[in-house]
Amino acid sequence: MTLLYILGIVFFIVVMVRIMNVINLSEELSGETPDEQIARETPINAMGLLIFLGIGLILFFVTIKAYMPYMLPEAASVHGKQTDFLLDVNFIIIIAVFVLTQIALFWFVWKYKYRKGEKAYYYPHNNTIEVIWTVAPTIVLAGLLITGLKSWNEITDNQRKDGMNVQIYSKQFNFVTRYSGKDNTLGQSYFMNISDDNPLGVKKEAAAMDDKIANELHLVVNKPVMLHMNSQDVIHSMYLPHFRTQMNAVPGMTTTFYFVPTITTSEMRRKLNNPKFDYVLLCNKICGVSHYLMNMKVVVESPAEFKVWLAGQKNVFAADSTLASGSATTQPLTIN
Ligand SMILES: [Cu+2]
Repeated sequence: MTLLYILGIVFFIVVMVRIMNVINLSEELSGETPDEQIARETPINAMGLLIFLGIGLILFFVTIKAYMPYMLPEAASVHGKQTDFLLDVNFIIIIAVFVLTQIALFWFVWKYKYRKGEKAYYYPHNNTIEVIWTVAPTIVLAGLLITGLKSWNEITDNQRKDGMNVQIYSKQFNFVTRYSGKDNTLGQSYFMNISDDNPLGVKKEAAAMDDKIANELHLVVNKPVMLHMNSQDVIHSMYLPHFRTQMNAVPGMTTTFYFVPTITTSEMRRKLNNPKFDYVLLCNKICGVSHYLMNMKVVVESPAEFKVWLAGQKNVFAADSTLASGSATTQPLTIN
């Protein structure tokens, strides 16, 4: 089959070359001067370019419309609305500039095409125009950069302490979540503690006694959450597309991301008219052969539903009266 394609392409090229030769020969025989030939062909080429512009622009907008249904639904987090707005502003500016410059480009070709007896006007420089097309993009780009940086600083401000602390632990090739329980403090963990009973290597200390582990990420609607991300082996990336959130999980360190989910799973199902919809956490770094399998179901629910669900999850350690009654430590979670 491949050979047939190659032969087809070779024959096509040969035929095209022969046709070009025939056209050249017939032009020589017609006795037309090169000037006459240019005068005859220029309007055809200019019109061809205008048609090219029209078809190109139509295809451009048809493609946008065709792929719109594959876009993510509305952002289900507070900061997601902000980043979506910035992205929309960027797209509007980019599309407007693209369409206007393409129309100008092809219109100039049409408007100033060759005409017999007309000479091009020599116009090398204009300071006013130079100033306009330097200053205008500078102002627009500076505006985009400043608003983007402002949002970025707000979104990644990790000084906030009001979030529910949840750990997402990643390894080849799945995620495990750990909830900090009543004290909202995750017990520390250390890789040397990893065993079959203790897959996250959590230290047996007071803060860890009420920690629970699960295979789903459950969040409470409108309640801030601070994700603490760790990796056991290679770099993974926690991608929560519906919340417009992504952060790498790097072995040997803890990365964090703070956000507020705003739409429950059931509300989103209603909005999308899809009773099977689920939020999802995906690994977004090619982390090995089974990378494509690395995902986790995410549920956003009411505080009451969350309480019931959490109560049904396993403790990291079986209740230990001596430790549980001790003073809770508030040391930060570290994994080395
Ligand atoms: Cu991964």
